[in-house]
Amino acid sequence: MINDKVHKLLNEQITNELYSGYLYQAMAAYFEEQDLPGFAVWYTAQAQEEVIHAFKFYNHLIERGARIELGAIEKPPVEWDSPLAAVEAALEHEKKITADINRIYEAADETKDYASRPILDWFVDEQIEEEDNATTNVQKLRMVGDKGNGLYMLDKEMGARPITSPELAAKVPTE
Ligand code: OFO
Repeated sequence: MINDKVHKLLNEQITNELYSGYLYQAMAAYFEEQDLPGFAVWYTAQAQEEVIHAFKFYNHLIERGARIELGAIEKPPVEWDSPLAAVEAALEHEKKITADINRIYEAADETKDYASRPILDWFVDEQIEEEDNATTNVQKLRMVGDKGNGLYMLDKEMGARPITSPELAAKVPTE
């Protein structure tokens, strides 16, 4: 039987992960407006990954016979001051998600909810990668600046990230 506190936090994390997807899709749309289609591809792929994260928690609760309670998803921003400001905001967001996962981990430990451990361990590892990727994007964009050939090449590189759904991929312009 799942502990109430952990149950509530896991339910909230479904919504948090869906918000991550919403935020990154909003960033993808912003990058399209900025004529950075490669960045738009990268953040669309990231948005899809976040939906998968939400479903990992969803499926975990279903498997444990625990009720799903989806929360309201906040409206993400429409624009940022610059592409660099957007990728910096993505990094800050990932740090917040790491803190969320750590909070659930602590609650699971406190309440001896050992059945939550494997999925939380997976997310602890995943957050190392998420923060690393977000940091790399910030560093690369700082390095190339906001104009010129460097930015063009970086945008091409970002656009090489595969998109999970071929249907969506067909709709995301890469040129
Ligand atoms: Fe779900 O890892 Fe990013 O937010």
